[in-house]
Amino acid sequence: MKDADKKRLLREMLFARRFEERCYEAYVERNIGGFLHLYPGEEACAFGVLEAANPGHDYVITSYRDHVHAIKAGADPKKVMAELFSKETGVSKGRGGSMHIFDVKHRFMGGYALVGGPFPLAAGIAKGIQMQGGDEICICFLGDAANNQGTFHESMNMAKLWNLPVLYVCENNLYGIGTRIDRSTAVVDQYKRVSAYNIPSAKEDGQDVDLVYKAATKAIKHVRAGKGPYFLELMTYRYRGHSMSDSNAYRAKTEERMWSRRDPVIMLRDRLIEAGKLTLDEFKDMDTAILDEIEDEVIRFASESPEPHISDVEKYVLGENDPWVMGGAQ
Ligand SMILES: Cc1ncc(C[n+]2csc(CCOP(=O)(O)OP(=O)(O)O)c2C)c(N)n1
Ligand SMILES: [Mg+2]
Repeated sequence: MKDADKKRLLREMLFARRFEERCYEAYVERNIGGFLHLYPGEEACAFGVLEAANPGHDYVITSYRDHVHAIKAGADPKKVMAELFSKETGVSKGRGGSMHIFDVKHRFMGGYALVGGPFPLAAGIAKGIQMQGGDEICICFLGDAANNQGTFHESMNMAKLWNLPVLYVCENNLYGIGTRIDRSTAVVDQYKRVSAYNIPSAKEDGQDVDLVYKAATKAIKHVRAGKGPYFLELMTYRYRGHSMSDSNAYRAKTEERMWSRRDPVIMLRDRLIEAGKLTLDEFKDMDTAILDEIEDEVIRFASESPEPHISDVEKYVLGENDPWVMGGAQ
């Protein structure tokens, strides 16, 4: 990766960090309701992988911890925040909220609340690409605990059987809500599990965006060449509780401190400073500009946008007479 790209990536990752922190505040201020799952600590995963991909051309799908992936895929942060504020201008017109960010224009295919739900959807998207003969790939991000769902095994089997162009990325943050991985999972090394399906895989440090980028470049090359699926396990850590309703009381402070010493944003910052490509003052200025942008543009847009109108309450709701509903009018 060129230095200029690394600097841009640093800005994007810092923006994502500040965006998520501002979401936390907006939730406390009651501008965001419902569920809210935040991404601080895990940024190198989404940014390293999607930097190596071709967002907007390649399809991206993930779980409920989805704001940052959507933004890196090309979604407008203002519209993502407006979605979180349940506004008409949101990416899902305010009807989806945090767990259902969707931006078809940028091929960001959601945002899903069902743990393990995106595995087969990603296989289906990849099957569609294969049938149409395109050179796109589908990238599916999911958590470590999701791999204990039946959908994981069904999807890995089909993906390999049909050699689908899909990259599965496991963001292994060691926990599924409050349950540590070794208390829920017989084989804790997630990358080993797909060997049962003959899917090539790798495990990488998910805090180091350079390493993630390199591992993802190799994985994507494999998938795009038509060689079938690939599984990448990234070791990472979320700084906050599982969601806003999680008091985060189950993790040792020593463990939290250990991971915060390997912060993905700070590691990239320090690497650029050591290489003489950035100064601390430049970084601080970058941070100030980001905080201003989030307040003056992103939050303002979300705050000032209208709520969905009551007369539209039936819009975007499937009814029994819709032709695509089973049993509905043909
Ligand atoms: C089918 C299903 N079962 C259970 C839940 C409740 N649930 C929500 S998140 C979660 C843990 C998922 O952990 P992981 O896959 O590791 O992702 P992370 O939140 O750590 O990113 C569970 C069990 C759900 N949303 N869907
Ligand atoms: Mg997890």
